Amino acid sequence: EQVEQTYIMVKPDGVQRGLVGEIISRFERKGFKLTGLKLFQCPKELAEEHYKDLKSKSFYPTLIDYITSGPVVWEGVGVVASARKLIGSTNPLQAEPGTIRGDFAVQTGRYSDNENVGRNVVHGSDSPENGKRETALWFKEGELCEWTPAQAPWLME
Ligand code: DAT
Ligand code: MG
Repeated sequence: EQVEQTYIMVKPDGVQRGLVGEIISRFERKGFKLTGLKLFQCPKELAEEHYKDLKSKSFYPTLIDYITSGPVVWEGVGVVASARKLIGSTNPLQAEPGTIRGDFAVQTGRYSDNENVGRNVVHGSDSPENGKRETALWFKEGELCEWTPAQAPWLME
């Protein structure tokens, strides 16, 4: 089986609201392997590169302002699709209870087209390719850890 990397970011609203531990805890309990973790304020250029696919959107400038407005945490863990499920829909109104966005985010967004999804607490890569791209963007060489979790044989046959 192909090992995937996903790049998880607790966004500034999640940090300000004291949800870092809770969010990391959900990925830990799921059994994903943590390979990198850091806390720092995101420079504008990095935010722009990260969200370059959304450059044409009306909410892009406010998205960049928001992401760079405070400290964020990065966590490198496994499996992309599974992380997206734990995170829930982009729009907190549509995110199911039990997901991170479903449990912790409300509808917001003075500044969107017709949806209001600005403050949604967390980011997760949307494909294995983007998992690789984003991890390389946010973590330098030597910042990721190679290790074998003691629970690995109890998680996978
Ligand atoms: P996701 O974060 O679920 O991968 P995305 O990649 O489409 O969603 O968008 C990135 C972020 O941009 C999203 O978490 C919040 C913001 N965003 C997306 N659509 C928006 C909209 N219609 N109005 C305001 N912000 C939006
Ligand atoms: Mg996305």
